[in-house]
Amino acid sequence: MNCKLISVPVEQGQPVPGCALGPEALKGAGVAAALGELGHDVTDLGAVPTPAPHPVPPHANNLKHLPEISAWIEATANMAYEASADGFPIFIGGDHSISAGSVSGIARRAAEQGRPLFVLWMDAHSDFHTLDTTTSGNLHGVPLAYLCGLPGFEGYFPPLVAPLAQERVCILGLRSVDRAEREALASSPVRAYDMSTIDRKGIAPLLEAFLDEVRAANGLLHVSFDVDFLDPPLAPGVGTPVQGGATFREAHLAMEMLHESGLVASLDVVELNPTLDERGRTAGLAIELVSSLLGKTITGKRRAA
Ligand code: 5AB
Ligand code: MN
Ligand code: MN
Ligand code: MN
Repeated sequence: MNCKLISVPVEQGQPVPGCALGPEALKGAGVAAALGELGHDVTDLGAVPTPAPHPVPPHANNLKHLPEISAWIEATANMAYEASADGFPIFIGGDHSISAGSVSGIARRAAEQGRPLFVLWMDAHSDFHTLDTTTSGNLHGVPLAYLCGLPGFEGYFPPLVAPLAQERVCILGLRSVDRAEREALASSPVRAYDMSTIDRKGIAPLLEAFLDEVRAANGLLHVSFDVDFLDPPLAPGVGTPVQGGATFREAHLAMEMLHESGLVASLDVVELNPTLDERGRTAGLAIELVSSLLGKTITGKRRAA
């Protein structure tokens, strides 16, 4: 596999400084070497160049850094579209607003190829606010709603070439969903699995059922991995930690299953904030998990079927 590393050093989608240092932290902690050891070719495509802010009209809601984020989304989408012509793009954030760009570029490519795109959103949060419903104004809380074609983004975020089919989206790891998001999810076919469901059913059967659907549809799968999916004691280096997240083993198992499926075509790793990290453990764990998704196993052999 040719892994293409793409840095997207954006932090204006959320309020805590330091998130823009995520790409350098992940690279400094050895993500390229870890993937190289697994036998992959690794190409570092560098960073999406900082775009000029978009001249968007004023918005009635108090949205933070809307012109900048709108521009980053467009620039990232263009890079994602180009990079997804071949190889396995890995978008390293940066806050989760970057996925509005990475996934829209990937979706455009998938649509051209006539392949249905599925998205697995691993996150404590649903990121399902529209520009009108967000109460924080932090735009890392809106990317999934935008990608799914919810109303209210027109004229503010770049036009979507290929909105996601909501029945092809699965959110895993939820434990912080705002009221407006809950209402929007209730009337949406997006699959939204919270931690309680993971506790009761187990992460493996939930994920397996989704992967079966991707396979049956001959689909491509994009994984958007928000590091706050993980339980905060494991991964303190995030701006919006929420207690009760995925365990070390749940996260590894999910990544191992994703690898074995052979269905994953692209990946985001977002929301890592090295200034909040404790001796690099969050970056280290993120690299381990990306490695599992790209074929690392404990014994070096595939799990017997
Ligand atoms: B993240 C919150 N729902 O809208 C909001 O980290 C949090 O990309 C958003 O998942 C968290 O501000 C966004 C309270
Ligand atoms: Mn532009
Ligand atoms: Mn998120
Ligand atoms: Mn989150």
